[in-house]
Amino acid sequence: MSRKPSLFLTLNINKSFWRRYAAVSLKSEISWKTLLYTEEKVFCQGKFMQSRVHVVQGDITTMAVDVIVNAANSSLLGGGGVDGAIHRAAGPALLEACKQVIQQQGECPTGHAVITLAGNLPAKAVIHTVGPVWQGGDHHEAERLEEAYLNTLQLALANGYQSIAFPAISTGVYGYPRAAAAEIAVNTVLRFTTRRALPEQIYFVCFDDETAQLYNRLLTQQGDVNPA
Ligand code: AR6
Repeated sequence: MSRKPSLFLTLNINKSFWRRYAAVSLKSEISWKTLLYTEEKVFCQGKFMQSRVHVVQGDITTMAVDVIVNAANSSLLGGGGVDGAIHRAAGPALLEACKQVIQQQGECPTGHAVITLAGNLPAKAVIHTVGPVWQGGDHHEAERLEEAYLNTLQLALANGYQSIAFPAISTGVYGYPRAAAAEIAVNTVLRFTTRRALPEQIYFVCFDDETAQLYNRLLTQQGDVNPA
């Protein structure tokens, strides 16, 4: 059953929007239009509720959230794509921190995640996770990708982080088909948010408009069926 929101509720939603806009965008370069466009309102138990999951189009290195996620490789020594961008923006302290992790616990296997400081980034920390290389779909790629999201969320929760920003893991150099990867990302994150209070705000940061639209469509569909 649908119901129109009261003016009071609408004002509350707007207040909450502006609070989050101030928190996320002051230090980053995300326009208010982007965030407004991607705001999700979920109708749940007779009320409009603000979703905890958001889509943003832009560069993840500018996100002023508690933790940003790096789509790394097992060596943790940097690379191209989002990994290269994060290391460039963070500066040499990030590479040093990654080297220390490798020294202490060896390489990071596919689907696992490790946490480091964030150097010069606006975020407080970086969680490096290793997504699967796409090999046609019958090499457990979907399970490994789900693990990468889950282990990352669990690490953020264990560290008490309130906000986290994900790139589209594995969809660049590693060749995972974008639509299939987005479905795993959205389903895994939504399932996690129904069981856990943290991270409270989760951002999917998409480099291009097409990927942002893909995530928005999936979140809208999921919102109808299973509001978070
Ligand atoms: N902000 C947000 N998203 C980005 C950015 C950015 N600054 N730059 C790229 N993307 P990829 P993978 C998107 O290749 O497929 C590296 O060399 C990009 O459009 O970065 O997991 C690592 O060292 C794509 O949608 O990561 C590994 O060796 C997504 O980020 C390997 O690539 C992921 O693309 C990992 O490959």
